[in-house]
Amino acid sequence: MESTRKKLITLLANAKDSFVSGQRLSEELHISRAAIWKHMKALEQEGYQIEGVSRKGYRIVSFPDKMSINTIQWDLHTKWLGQEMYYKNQVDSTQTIAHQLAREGADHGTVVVADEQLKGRGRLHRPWDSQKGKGIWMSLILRPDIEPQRAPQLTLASAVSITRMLEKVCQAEAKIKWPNDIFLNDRKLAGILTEMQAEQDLIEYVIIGMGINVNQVQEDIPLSLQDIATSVKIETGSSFQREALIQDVLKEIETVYDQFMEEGFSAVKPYWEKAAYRIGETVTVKTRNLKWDAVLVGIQEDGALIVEDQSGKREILYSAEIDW
Ligand code: BT5
Repeated sequence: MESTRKKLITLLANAKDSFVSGQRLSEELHISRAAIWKHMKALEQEGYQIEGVSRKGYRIVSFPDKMSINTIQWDLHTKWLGQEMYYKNQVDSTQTIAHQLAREGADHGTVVVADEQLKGRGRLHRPWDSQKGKGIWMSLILRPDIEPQRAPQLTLASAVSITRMLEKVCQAEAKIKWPNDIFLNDRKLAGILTEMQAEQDLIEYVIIGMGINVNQVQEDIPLSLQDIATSVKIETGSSFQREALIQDVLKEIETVYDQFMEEGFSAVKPYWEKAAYRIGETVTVKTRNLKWDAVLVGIQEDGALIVEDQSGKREILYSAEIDW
């Protein structure tokens, strides 16, 4: 976005509900009052609702509902994640687009965001409800130089990043259910789908897909998910500008990822443990052929789940479903 426009939005956004005087805007942006007025009109065209009051100045009443690369990138403070970004109004799945881009050579850190997905998917091709305008439907292309068997650690690292963002931006204390679910007040708020293309011992690319329910109200949640799914809006009572969450979660992921690559999973593990859900509780564990009750003990140094059955026997799981 044009940099003056970007600075203007930042000044107004930082002031929150307070007015910023035309004089101050003019001084800080080194443009005339008439030019500022023109920018305000252009912002209104983009869907910003601006209030201008004489002798007080301007303030943003509401941000545009419609996301765009501009609205996502204007306050994105990452070094490499999301610097290359694709935004689509409607797609089958951002995962599919990300795979295609990755195969065509897209850079490490490329991000695909969609306003709506028609065939959003979870693990094992389970459907992921991705209504238009309500949540964050996003896939990240990563090219980590690690052994393929360590890729699941990236799911845990991404989960940590999502909970950090939720705490910071939404003041919501979310929990991580191993391996890929984010829960808020006992309902599923977000899910992560990690897919990988690897050859022998080499990762070609990893796609981290994340779906985060943001502004759905209870009636927006499909009937079949009414008892299990929730959104930030349902839990906190507040609507959030999705861009703000995307900007922050990308920043968190970049920070956690860089730390993970430098120091290994041990740098992420304590954060994961802090946000872990139902540790110490008895749950139902399901693997491909088996189902049994066990206590969730925690995770190992490599991110694998440790469970203990009623006889005290411990097992290490690399893939499983946890239920209760
Ligand atoms: C997941 O799978 O939780 C991973 C979801 C990843 C979605 C993102 S959106 C961007 C990217 N593009 C895609 O196509 N996918 C990724 P899993 O653990 O298998 O959970 C799937 C289950 O969650 C479903 O069977 C439902 O029970 C439930 N579910 C479906 N939609 C939901 C929603 N919007 N909110 C909460 N739960 C939902």
